[in-house]
This record gives sequence, C-alpha cells and structure tokens, in this order.
Amino acid sequence: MPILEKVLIANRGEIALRVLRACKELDIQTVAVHSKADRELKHVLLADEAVCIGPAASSESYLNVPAIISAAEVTRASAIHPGYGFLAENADFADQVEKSGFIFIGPTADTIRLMGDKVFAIQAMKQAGVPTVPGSDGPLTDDNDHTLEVARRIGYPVIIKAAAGGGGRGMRVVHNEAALVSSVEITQSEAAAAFGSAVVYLEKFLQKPRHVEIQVLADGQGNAIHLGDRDCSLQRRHQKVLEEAPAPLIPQEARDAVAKSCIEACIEIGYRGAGTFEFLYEEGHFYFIEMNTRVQVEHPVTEMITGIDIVKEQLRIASGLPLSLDQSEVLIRGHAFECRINAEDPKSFLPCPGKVTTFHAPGGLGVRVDSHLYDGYTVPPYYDSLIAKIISYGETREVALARMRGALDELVVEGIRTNTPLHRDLVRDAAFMAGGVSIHYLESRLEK
Ligand code: MV4
Repeated sequence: MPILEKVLIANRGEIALRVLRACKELDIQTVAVHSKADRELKHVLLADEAVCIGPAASSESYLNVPAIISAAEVTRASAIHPGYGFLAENADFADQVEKSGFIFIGPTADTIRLMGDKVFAIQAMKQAGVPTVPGSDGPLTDDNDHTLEVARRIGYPVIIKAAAGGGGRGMRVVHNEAALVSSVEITQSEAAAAFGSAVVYLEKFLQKPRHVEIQVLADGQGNAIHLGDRDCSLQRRHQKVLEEAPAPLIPQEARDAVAKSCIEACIEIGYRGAGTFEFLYEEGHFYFIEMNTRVQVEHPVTEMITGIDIVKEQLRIASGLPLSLDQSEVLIRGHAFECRINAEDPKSFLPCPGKVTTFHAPGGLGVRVDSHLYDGYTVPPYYDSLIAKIISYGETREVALARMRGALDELVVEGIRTNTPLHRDLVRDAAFMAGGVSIHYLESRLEK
C-alpha cells in the first residue's frame, strides 16, 4: 500500500510545521494553506506549494471549508491534515473532505460526531468498560423529581454539563438541593444559546482531581494500542500550561488497567487514528470525562517517552496501512515535560502579538523545541498565542526537570512579552517538583 502522495495542511503555526516535518520524512508532498496575515509562516515558506485561502480572520480562512476544499482540488492533494483546533473536530468538515474525494486524516465523521456529544461518548465508553464519573447516565429530562433523586443518590456537590460542551464550556457546579433545579434550567438555556442543543447531564463533582489522559493509536482495522498517559493538571482557565508524561505518582496497576480499557473501547467503537481519552484522577481512581479525536498540543511528551512519531502514525493510518507496531513493542522509558510558551503578558495574560526581534531556541541532550518562530517573524494578533513548545526528556523526572530549567534559562524571545517567567517559576516550585498537583493548583498559586 503506497503512502499518501500529497497532504494539505489545514492549520498554522507550530502544528502545521510539525505535520510538514512528518510529511517530509515520509516523502509526502505538502500544501500549506494560509490566511493573508500568515504569508511569512515558517511552514508556508517550507511547503512544496502554498495557497492563500482568505483574509486574516479565522472564520474566513482556517475555518473556511469551501476555500480549503478548493485549495485541495487545485493542488490535487490526496489528503487533508487538520492539526488541532480549527476544523480538527468538526464532523461536517470531515464529511465534506471525504465527499469531495480526499482523505481526512483522523477518525470517521461519525466517530467525531459521536465523541462531540459527551452524553453519547460517556455511554459508549461505559459500555466498553472504561471507568466513568457517577452521574445521570444520560441526559436530564424535565422530570425535576428524577433529577433531584439522581443528585441525592450520587451526593453533592454535583456538576451539570452541556452534552455539546467540552473543554470547560457549558458547566455549572451545584452545592445543594435548593440550587439544583434552577441551575439545570440556566445551564440548559445557556447550552441552547451557545451550542444549539439544550441537552445537559449530571455528574458527581470531583473536588481536587488531576487531569490525566491516555494517548491511543488505532488503525480502524481491528488494531489499537496505547502510548501511556500524560498529566495536564497545570492549567489556567482551561488552557493547559505545562504537561508531563508519564503522569507522576500513579500505581502501575491503575495505570495499566485504565489504558487497557481505552484500547478495548477503541476496538469496540472501531476507532481510527490518534486519540486521547481524558480522565479525572482522584484518590487512586480514574473517571472518564471526554475523548479528543485529534492530535493534541501536548503529544510530544508522549513521543519522547515512547520514541513513537504520532503524526507519522496518523499519516500511515490515513494511508490505509495497519499500525506499525503492537502493544508489546511500546516501551515507556524516562520522563518528559512540555512548557507552552505563549505570546502574552506574564502578569495580565493578555495576548502580546508583535515582531520577534531575537529568537534563541534552547538545545542540548534531551531538549526539543517545536516552534515556528524565527528572528524577524511577526506574531499576528488574530490567532492563538502559542509560539513555542519547549520539551525536555530525561531518564528520570528529576533529570527531565533539570533539563527544562536549563532550557528555559537559555530561551530568548525578544520584541514581545511571553509567559517564560511563569514557566521559570513553575519548574522551581516545591509542590510541582514533588509531583501530582491538582487541576486547581496553578490558579490558586497565581492568586497568591
Ligand atoms: C469535571 C470536574 C470535576 N468533576 N467533572 C473542565 C473541562 C472539562 N473537560 C471537564 N472539566 C471538569 N470536569 C467532574 N465530574 C472538573 C473539571 C475541571 C477541569 C478538568 C480538567 C482540567 C482542568 C479543569 C479545571 C476546572 C474544572
């Protein structure tokens, strides 16, 4: 089976460059599509072909489905890689790509649609044996007595979530029975306005969990493997800041059991491509909350501890090839961290676009930099502020962290402000160094 001939990269910034590099390694031709504000992007300059698909605003360029499909047609691309964000988890886009005769590099549109509805996703996972959060096991109805009964059974606090939400949007915590019914109604109307669906469900609210996720690869031909776990608990306003793999301080049996359940779920639902099972982890137990059907920002930490190129595997799977390895060949070794460097004010967190006058990337053994920056590049104001990912690897967590300290000290970005000072603090923070802080740790530390 020949590998894909030509891939159109429907994204920008560091992930577009990451996809381009994987294509080059596999001898796949590349097409960059970009907005008018992105002519100077590094991957646009390196791609075999480049097509301008619209004005700066994402809604008219990176989210412009007809423009992207047209670009694939005129360049005779064979497949489209969506990266993360933008159209990566848009089932209608995946449908249109396939109906236009191109390969969508990702799961089927039906899988994306299933996972986009959190109620269906949780039901499917529970069915397959993945541990879930105690909850309503389906949408809440207008039978308020039943809702009250469910909440009483699982115990307060509870959390109401929109089925079409995710990533922190459309949620409300309820601490007592008196507030439940009105909170359900408010969440329903907010969900209807924000997502076009008023469907909400209820879960036990876990008060001090960690965010631990499992990376999987499946070929849609009956083979699925996991690449271990990652801890993404350090976040601010649902934006991850610093991730690591493996998740520290988790008993090996718990880790193995949850990963195994994810593989079984992949086979059960006929999953294809790279995917991530998101869990909350508290007091030794995993609770499934969502599945992401894309490559994630933090995939490099998993690549570092497994030696497996996740984007290359995505390209192989999309070509119709079976997985290049089985579970016994996945060896998890060492530890990795990733610091997300954003073009933002280190105190106010407001975006800081502008011209990068100087960029010095760190280096050395066990240091990787995924970034589209170069001296003289101007960070445009229209998009996400992620400008670089500094990744460190070591045989132990301590060595990886020491390398990250050195890498952050070496990093120079001049001309714009970045959150590098925050990262330099975090990698010296006693609680973080000890490992296993909760999803609330960073925000409460920032308040002090
Ligand atoms: C929760 C939770 C506590 N209990 N569900 C937020 C994002 C979305 N993916 C799910 N989220 C949460 N769901 C139950 N039953 C706490 C959060 C949560 C959170 C989760 C992961 C990472 C950061 C978070 C920050 C605040 C709340």
